[in-house]
Amino acid sequence: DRDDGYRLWLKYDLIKDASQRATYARSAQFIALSGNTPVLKTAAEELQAGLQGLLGKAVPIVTSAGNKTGGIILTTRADLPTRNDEGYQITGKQNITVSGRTDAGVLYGAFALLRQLQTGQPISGLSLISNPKIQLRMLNHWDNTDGSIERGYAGSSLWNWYELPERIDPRYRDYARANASIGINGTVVNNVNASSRFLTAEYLEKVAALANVFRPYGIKIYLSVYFPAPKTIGGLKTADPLDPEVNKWWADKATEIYKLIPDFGGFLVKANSEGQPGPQDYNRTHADGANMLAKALAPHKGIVIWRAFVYKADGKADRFKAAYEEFQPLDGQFDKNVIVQVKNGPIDFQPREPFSPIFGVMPKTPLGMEFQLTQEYLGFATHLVYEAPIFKECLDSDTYVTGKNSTVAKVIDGSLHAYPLTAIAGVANTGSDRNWTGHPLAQANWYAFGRLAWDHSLSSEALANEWVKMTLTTEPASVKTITDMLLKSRDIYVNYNTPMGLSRPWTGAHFAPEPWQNRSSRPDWTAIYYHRADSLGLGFDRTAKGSNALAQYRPEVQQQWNNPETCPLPYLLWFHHVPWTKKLSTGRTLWDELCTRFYTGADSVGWLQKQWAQVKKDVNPETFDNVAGRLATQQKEAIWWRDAWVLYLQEFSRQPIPAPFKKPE
Ligand code: GCW
Repeated sequence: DRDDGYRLWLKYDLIKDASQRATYARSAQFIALSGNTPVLKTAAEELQAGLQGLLGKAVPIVTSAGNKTGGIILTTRADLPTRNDEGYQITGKQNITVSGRTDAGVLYGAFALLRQLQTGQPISGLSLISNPKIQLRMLNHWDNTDGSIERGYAGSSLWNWYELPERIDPRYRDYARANASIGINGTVVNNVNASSRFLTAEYLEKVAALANVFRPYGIKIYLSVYFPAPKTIGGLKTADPLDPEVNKWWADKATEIYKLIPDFGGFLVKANSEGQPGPQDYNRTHADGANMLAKALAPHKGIVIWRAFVYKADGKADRFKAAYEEFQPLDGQFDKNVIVQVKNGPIDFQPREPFSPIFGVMPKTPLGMEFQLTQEYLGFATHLVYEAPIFKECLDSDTYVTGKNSTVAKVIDGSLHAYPLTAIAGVANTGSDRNWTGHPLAQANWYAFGRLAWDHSLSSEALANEWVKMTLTTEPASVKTITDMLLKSRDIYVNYNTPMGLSRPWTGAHFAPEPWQNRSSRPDWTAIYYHRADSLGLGFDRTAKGSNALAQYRPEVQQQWNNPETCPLPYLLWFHHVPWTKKLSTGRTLWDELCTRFYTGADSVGWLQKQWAQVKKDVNPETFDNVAGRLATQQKEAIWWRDAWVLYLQEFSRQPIPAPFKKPE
């Protein structure tokens, strides 16, 4: 089946075990749906299609259960004891009732019920309630008008701007189904390095056409905006956020948008960041810029998501500190419908980063999380890296801002500071490739992101396990093998790529090893800026003797990291410049430990290949070959990484490569 990859985790293949099937079928003889709103219809139709596939039998949709039993009732109930509007409840024995306070709740409940069947769980006798912990669960697409995707590795954009609004690619609907199935309720369709064309009448019509497709799936559309748009497409002389004409231009633009898209979500903004213009060009603050847009959107209930990804082209400064320095002083100055969106780490989606020190220090400003699903720094669509452990590591980090157990998750779900708005975004890894994500196993990153956005307490393992069962195979031995591969993949990558707190050994494309690179268009875009290798040692000193970035964290956090003797090895070189011959807690010197990690990391890709070979009989042949080919490439490239780092660093360390490892040719 060449469409194996296209169908993602919504395969709904016939359940092999006939008695299992019969058990499910007894509880799924009909679907009763009283309402007929678009979202409820979606729920019923998806459930019907799913049951048809999984059980191999047609299940009718009826308007009422009457006195029949053995069916599924979909219903909204305003008094439901869910915690919020999108939560759902599944209960019942004689009939299974899936309810929500709103249509969206019912939709999520329907997908949850399907998931029970897809993963071999009971559907009858359930009594469960589930609520999303975060309100806005979004994908951010870095897609351009010309169909290219910034940092996209799975083909070109899903949106065929030229064909829109007239031709609606059926794929838009499948995109919406996939997102709704994991609880995603918003999507920003264009790049944060935004073209102002998206705000023209011509493009707004195209965007509205997409919004129409997404609406029945409970998904709102958002746009990234180019801050100087009043100049570039509005004909004004300035884009100064305090200029009345500029304000009016944005207010009128908002009105125009809402006429076309009444439930438009709002704007995402990258400003005064990496050369993008912004309010600072007019000596105004981020708050001035965000509030101007917030005022334009407020009458329509739209929101502004303002990114905190800022740093200056300064080779002397520590980029790690920049976002905190620019944003923390603005706490309390943002309008009510503004969310500040922060990347998980202080630098930029590195394979392993400490959590961003902003989390926790802006109690009066809702902070949203930005994770990156697309593998910009994780080997593109070739290397296997299951990202749930990256997300969990950040969410579970303790900021200590209001004492122990002030986790990042509690900051962004609003529970720590009672934020009125909460948000989490994943920079999408989707594209026009038939299987959506290029690497078939990278679908797991999209899936896990959505599920964690809904409930950040789910474990990486549980999510890997359910994704594998829904997507690849339900054979227990193979489920276990693939889950294990996924769970180990991130550490394997880190070991050969950026062990012990190394970061950003790239310039340009962010793919091939370039740790030697000390020339670039910006002094802070060299590799040497980040790793600081010299004849004495390696790593970026962020203690009081160095940049003192550690001072941005609470004392309890500083204490974990500021002593090189006790700093956990995964973070060591993030915070310390460590001598090559320094003995570490493993009993090895820094140099020997680095070599050990580079070599074992590269070797472990061989282990991944062996594991994958074992699941061949249980996995779709095309998917099997696709992954096997990518793993072979990954093996070759992991050796490049190992050798590039080892040979380069050896020029500084002047130490032999420890036995049993062999010097590269
Ligand atoms: O990681 C960097 C990327 C840029 C990206 C930027 C950002 C969209 O290399 O391609 O631009 O982050 O997040 O704004």
